[in-house]
Amino acid sequence: MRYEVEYLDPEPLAALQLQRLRRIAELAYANVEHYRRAFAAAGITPADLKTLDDLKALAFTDKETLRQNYPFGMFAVPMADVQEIHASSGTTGKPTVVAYTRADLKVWSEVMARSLACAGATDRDIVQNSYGYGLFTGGLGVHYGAIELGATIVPTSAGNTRRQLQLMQDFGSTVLTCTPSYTIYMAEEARAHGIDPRRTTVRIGVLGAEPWSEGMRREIENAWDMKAYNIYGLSEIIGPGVAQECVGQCGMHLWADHFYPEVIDPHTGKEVADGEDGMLVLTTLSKEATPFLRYATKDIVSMTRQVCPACGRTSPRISRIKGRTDDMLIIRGVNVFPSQIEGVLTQIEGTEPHYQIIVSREGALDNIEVQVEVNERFFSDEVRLLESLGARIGREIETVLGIGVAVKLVEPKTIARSEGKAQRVIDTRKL
Ligand code: DLL
Repeated sequence: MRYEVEYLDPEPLAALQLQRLRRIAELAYANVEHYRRAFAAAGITPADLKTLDDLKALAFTDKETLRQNYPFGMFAVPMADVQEIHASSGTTGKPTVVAYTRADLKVWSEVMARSLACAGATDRDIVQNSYGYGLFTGGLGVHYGAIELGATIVPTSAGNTRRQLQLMQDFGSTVLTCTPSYTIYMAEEARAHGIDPRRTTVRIGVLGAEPWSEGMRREIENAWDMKAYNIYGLSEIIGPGVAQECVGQCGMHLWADHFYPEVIDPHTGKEVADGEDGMLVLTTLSKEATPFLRYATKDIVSMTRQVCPACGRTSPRISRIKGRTDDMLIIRGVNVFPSQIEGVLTQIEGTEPHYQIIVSREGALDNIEVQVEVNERFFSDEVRLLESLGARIGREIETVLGIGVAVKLVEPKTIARSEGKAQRVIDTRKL
């Protein structure tokens, strides 16, 4: 399935974006107190949005804005027009609530269908959807998209891994949608029950909702004999279906006809050049129920507007999520991203991609302990070999981070598994 809008030249795309932006800005301004104040603070009204650049006058919105307006303060339409509500749990504060009108659900279905198609899925595929159904947007978002695409959807949701594996074999699922960490867990469970995941019919994974690395991709593709594609999204903007890798696996195509991207230097608030890292800021161009103007995602990416060498789409591409401005740990004054540690671990033979980073403070000194699972074969080896593996991991992490960490090798299957997003960092510091 080819969606022409993904191949628009820059000028017609910008014209479409501006036309949609003006409508959504009017709606937000007329109905949401927060935006009325934001426009007033910038000294403009939606009528002053003559170009896309004029948007830059507005301050960012973020999760805190949603919390302050809990539960329905950001809604731009009457409740009678709201068809579906989602909320993200979040670790602190109140949940963040987002809503969809009937038209929003159509847009969501469309961008998710486009994402699945971009990964190579068609109406002949059987999509086993192991993202959680419920208030999390992963399950229902992928569900709507698969239906829109005309594929067969198997709504297994997350969990009950043995049953997932059973159904996968019996139904002949060809596309698996879940978090990358869950695919690894499923493969382990499969092997533990005498099933070779490489022999299943699954050919494509559409994986996201949490950070992962190229190393994990190799691991997953090898374990399943499938292609693993990265999908990005966030509840505030629509859920899954904001950006998606194509068969070239060279960045995620961002559906810029519905979501207007900026990449911002978090320190200066100014846009960075293409190819440079910054925080992704997104403006929803068609969402009616909870429109977001300049939403600060806190996700760090770089962006390119070059035509994709693999598929010819012109839609801008974002890199893997390189970290978050707020999961960045500051350890003894050094900025540390968990993804840097994962990058080292996936390069080292003998370790499994199951790890946890424990941050603690002794007196004034921050410490990191990296707990990492060692594979069965290594674990049954001599203690001396294990010790040298631990020392090597420690050295390599130190080279990348510039600070020393303690490494603790643990037995296979001892780090808690997650059916959804893996919890990688346990920060016990009272900061
Ligand atoms: O995780 C939506 C989603 C569902 C995306 C299924 C992809 C697949 P939230 O729970 O609101 O929504 O979490 C959004 O998750 O700001 C990122 O920090 C992170 N995230 C999402 N996709 C990726 C990805 C869903 N592919 C937050 N790589 C975002 C890295 C991701 N991080």
